[in-house]
Amino acid sequence: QKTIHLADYQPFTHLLDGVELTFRLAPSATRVVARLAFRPNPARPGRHPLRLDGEGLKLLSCQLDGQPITPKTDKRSLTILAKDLPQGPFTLETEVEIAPDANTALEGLYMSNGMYCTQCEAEGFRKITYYPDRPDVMARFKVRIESDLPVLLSNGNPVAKGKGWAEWDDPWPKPAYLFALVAGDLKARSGTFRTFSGRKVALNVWVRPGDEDRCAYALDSLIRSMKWEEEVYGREYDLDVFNIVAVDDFNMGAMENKGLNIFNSRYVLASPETATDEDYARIEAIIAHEYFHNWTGNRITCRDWFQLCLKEGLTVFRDHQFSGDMRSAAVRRIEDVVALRARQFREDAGPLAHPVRPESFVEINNFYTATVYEKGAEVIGMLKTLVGDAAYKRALDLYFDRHDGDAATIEDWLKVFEDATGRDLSQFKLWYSEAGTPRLKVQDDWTDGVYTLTFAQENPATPGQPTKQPKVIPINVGLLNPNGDEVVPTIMLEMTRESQSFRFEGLAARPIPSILRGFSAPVILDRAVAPSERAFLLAHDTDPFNRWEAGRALAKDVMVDMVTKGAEVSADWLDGVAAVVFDESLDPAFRALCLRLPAEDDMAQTIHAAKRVPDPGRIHAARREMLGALSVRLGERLQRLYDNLDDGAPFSPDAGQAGRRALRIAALGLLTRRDGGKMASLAFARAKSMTESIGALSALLDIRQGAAEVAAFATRWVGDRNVMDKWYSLLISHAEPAEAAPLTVRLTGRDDFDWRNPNRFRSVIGALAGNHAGFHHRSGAGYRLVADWLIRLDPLNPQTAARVSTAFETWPRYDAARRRRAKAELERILTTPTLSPDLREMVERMLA
Ligand code: B3K
Ligand code: ZN
Repeated sequence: QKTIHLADYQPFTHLLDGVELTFRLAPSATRVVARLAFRPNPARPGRHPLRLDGEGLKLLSCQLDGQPITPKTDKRSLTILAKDLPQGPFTLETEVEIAPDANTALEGLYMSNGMYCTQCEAEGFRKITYYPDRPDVMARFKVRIESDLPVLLSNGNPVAKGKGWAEWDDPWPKPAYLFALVAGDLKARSGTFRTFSGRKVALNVWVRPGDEDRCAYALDSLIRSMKWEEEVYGREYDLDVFNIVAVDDFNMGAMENKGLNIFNSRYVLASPETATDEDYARIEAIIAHEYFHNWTGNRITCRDWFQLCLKEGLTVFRDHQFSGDMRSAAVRRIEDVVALRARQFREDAGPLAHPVRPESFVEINNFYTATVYEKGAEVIGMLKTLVGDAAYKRALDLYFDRHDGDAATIEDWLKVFEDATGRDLSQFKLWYSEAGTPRLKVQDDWTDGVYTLTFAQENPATPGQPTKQPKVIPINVGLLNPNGDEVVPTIMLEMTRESQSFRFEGLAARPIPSILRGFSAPVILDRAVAPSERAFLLAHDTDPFNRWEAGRALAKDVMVDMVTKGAEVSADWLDGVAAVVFDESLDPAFRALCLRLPAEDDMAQTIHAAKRVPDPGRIHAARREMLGALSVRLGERLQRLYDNLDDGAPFSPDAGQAGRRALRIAALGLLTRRDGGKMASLAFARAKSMTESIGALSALLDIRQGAAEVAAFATRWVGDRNVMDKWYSLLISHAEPAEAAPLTVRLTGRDDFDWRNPNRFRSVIGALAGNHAGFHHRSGAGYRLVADWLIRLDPLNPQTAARVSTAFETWPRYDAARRRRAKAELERILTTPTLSPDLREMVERMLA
C-alpha cells in the first residue's frame, strides 16, 4: 500500500451537486443505488477522468446520464475515462451489492446484534458505494432506506416514511465520512431542545430494547452541551432532529455523523448500578465532543486527512472547556494532563512520534492519535493563552463566519487568529509541524533584590525530524514569598528563543516560583527542586494545578530514588500528602487526586526521560511500598475520613458526590492494606453503586484477596456486556506481574470472551498491555500473548488490531533482554502472511 503525502494535495476533478442513495437492506446482500450529480471542477482546468473510490463492492450496473456503460474497475476504484465523460454536468448511477453481515472490520455498513449501522470516518464510505471518498468533496444527501426493521435512520431531517421504508434529507452539504445509516429494532429515550433562535429540536437516544432506563444521563448531557455551545460559542443546532444510537460493536468511542451520532454503547448507557463515576464523566465528555463536532468538523470540515487536528484538536479543547464548566475546572485540568502524559507524551517519546499535523501516512486510521487529539487540544489552549480570551473569542467568531461550509486547513485556522489579532503566527505553527515534547530547563537566580528565571528549551529529535527549531512557549508563572503569600500573581511569560531570561524586581525576599501554572504548555519541566520546596508548593500554591503537580513531582522523585538508589519512602512526601488529604477546606476530588500515585508506565517514562533504563518489576515494588508507607503514615485518621465521607444521600452522578466517593475509595484502598480486607469486603457487600463495587474490588485485588467477591460480581453481571468488560479488565490490570499473562490466557478461555467485539478485546488484551509490570514481565509472556492476539484479530478487524499494537510503542525504553523479546514479537507479526496495511504500518514504524 502506498504512502500519501500532504504536499501532493490537489482538489478533486469534479464537484458533486447532489447525492441520492437508496438502500435495500439484507444481511448478506444489501443493494445500494447511488445517483451522483457531477460537474467538472473549475479549480482543475482541462479534461479529467472520473475516478471514484470503492472497495469490496459488487458492481451490478452503471449508467451515465441514463445510458448503461461499463466502467473500468479494480480492487480500489471505478474509473470513467475523460473521453467518455460529457464536458458539462452529468449524472452517474451505480448499483452495488455488499454484505453487511460479513463485515467484521466494522467499517462501512455492518451489523451488530441484528442491527445495521455504519462507520465511515475516515474512509469507510467507499465500502458502501463508489464515491469520491475524501473530505473536501461535500454534497447534499438524500437517502431512502428499505427494510422491515422498525427504526430506519439517516442524516438530516426525516421527510417521509411508510411500511418498510423511510426517507431522509440532509440540507447541509457534507463529506461522505459523515454519512450514517442505522436500521434496527430500537427504543428511544426522547426529549426536546429549543435553540436560541427558536428552532424546536427532537432529541432521541436509541438503544436496544431493555436499555431505555440507562439513557437519561446521555440525554441530559446532550441538552447541557447544546446549551453550553450556544452560551459560550454562540453556535446553535441546525436540524429538526438529533439522534444518538448506541451500538455494542464499535471500533472507537463515538462518531459525529451529521444529525445521527453513533456511539459505542459503553459511552451512552449508564445507571448507578452499572456505571462508575468515571463512566459518567466520560459519557458527558463524549456526548459533548460529538455534539460540538457539528460546528467544528461538520459545518467546517477538513480539506484532507492531514488536517485532522483542525477538527479533533479544537473539539477536544472545547469538550475539555465544557467538562471544566460542568465540574471542577481544576480537577478536570489535572485529569486531562494525567491523560496527556500517559498517552501523548508516551507516544511523542517513542518510535510512533509524529507531528500534530502529520505530513504522510499509509493508513489514516492510524493517525487518530493522542498527538492529533490531545496535543492538538493543548496547542489550541496555548494559542488562547497567548492571544487572551477576548481575542480567542473574536478569532473563533471569524473562523465560523469565514469558513462555514468549507473544507479548511490549519493555515486557514491560523490566519483567522492572525487577522483577528495582528500577530504573526509563523513560529507558533511549528507546534503543528514538529513532533516531540520540548524539555524546558529552568534556572533561577536572586541577586541584589532581582529575581531572574532563565529558561532553555530543548526540542528532541523524533523519527524523520533530527533537528528542531525553538518554539513559542507560553509559561504561566506566579511567585510566592516564604510565608506562602502570593507576591506575583499568575503572569504569562512568552518564550520564543532557545534560551531566555525574565526579571522580577521589587521583591523583598527570594521568592518560591510556581512555574507552568495550569500546565500552560505541553512540555517537560526540568528543574532540580529540593523536596522541601516541592512540599512547600504542595502546601501553599494558589494555583490548584501546580499544587497537585508539586505533590506529583515529589512522589516521582521519591519513586525514582527508590528504584534507582534503593532509597526509603521520604517523609517530606508523606507529610505533604497527609496535610492535603486531611484538609477539609479542599475539594474531596482534589484530595483524592493528591492521594493517587503516578502510574507505573508514567514512572517508566520519567525514568527513561532522565536517560536511565526503567525496571518494571522494581517500579511495581516501589509503588507498592509507597502505598504501604502512606497507609501507615495516614493511620487512624483514614478511618474517620472514610466514615465521614458517607453522608447516606441517594446516589447522584454529580461531580461533588463523585469526588467524595473517590476520596472515600482511596481511603478504603489504604485501609485495606492494614486490615486484611475486612472493610473492603463489607464495602463490596453494601455497595450502592458500581463505583463503590469496583472500588472495593480493586482494594481487595490489590492485596490479593477478593476471590468470593470476584465470583459474585461475575454471577450477578454475566449477561451485561459493558459491566463484564469492567470485570475482565479489573482482574487483569490488578494481576501480579508474573500472573498477568497466565491469568489472561485463562480468561480468554471463557465462553463470554467474544474477542471479535472490540470492547471485549480491549478489556482483556488491552488490559494486559496496560498492566505495566505484567506486560513487560521479563519472561516475555506478556509480549508473546499480545502479539498472538494481534495476529489473530488483524484479518478480521485491522483497525482495532493496529490500535492495540501501540502496546509495543515503548519497547525501546527497556533493557536489552526485554528489547530483544519485544522486537522478536514485532518481527513475528511482520512475517504473518496477509498482514493488513494498518497493522503493517504500525509495526514497521515501531521497528524503524
Ligand atoms: N471522529 C471520530 C473518530 C473516527 C475514527 C476513525 N478511525 C470520533 C471523534 O473524534 O469524535
Ligand atoms: Zn472528535
